[in-house]
Amino acid sequence: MDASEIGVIVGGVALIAFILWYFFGEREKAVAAEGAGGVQEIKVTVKGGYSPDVIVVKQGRPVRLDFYRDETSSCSEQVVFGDFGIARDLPAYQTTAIEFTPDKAGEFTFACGMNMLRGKLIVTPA
Ligand SMILES: [Cu+2]
Repeated sequence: MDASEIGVIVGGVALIAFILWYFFGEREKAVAAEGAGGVQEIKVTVKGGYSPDVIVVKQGRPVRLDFYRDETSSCSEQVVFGDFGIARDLPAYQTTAIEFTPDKAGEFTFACGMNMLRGKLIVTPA
């Protein structure tokens, strides 16, 4: 085995590790901070995805998600929280606040209008 063959094997192993991390690794998780008036607030940047894409909030308390859409890609022009009956347009380069009070605990997916970009809302029981 010469150096180039070893290089191919090392590269292959690194690629497999990256793929495993990409699909199964820990996601960026953020706990909403409770501000004045008891509103759980968090900023989410929309750019080819949601950042953070895992948001943790408490059940039964008002939530305010400030979606800043940092792109014009049509994919992200809408965000949908199907479990809470929310679908909202996100104008480019603007912050759109989505306010609601999660009345149920659990893990809920939110997504773009095409269900391509996805994030997770984790509601911890009151
Ligand atoms: Cu989309």
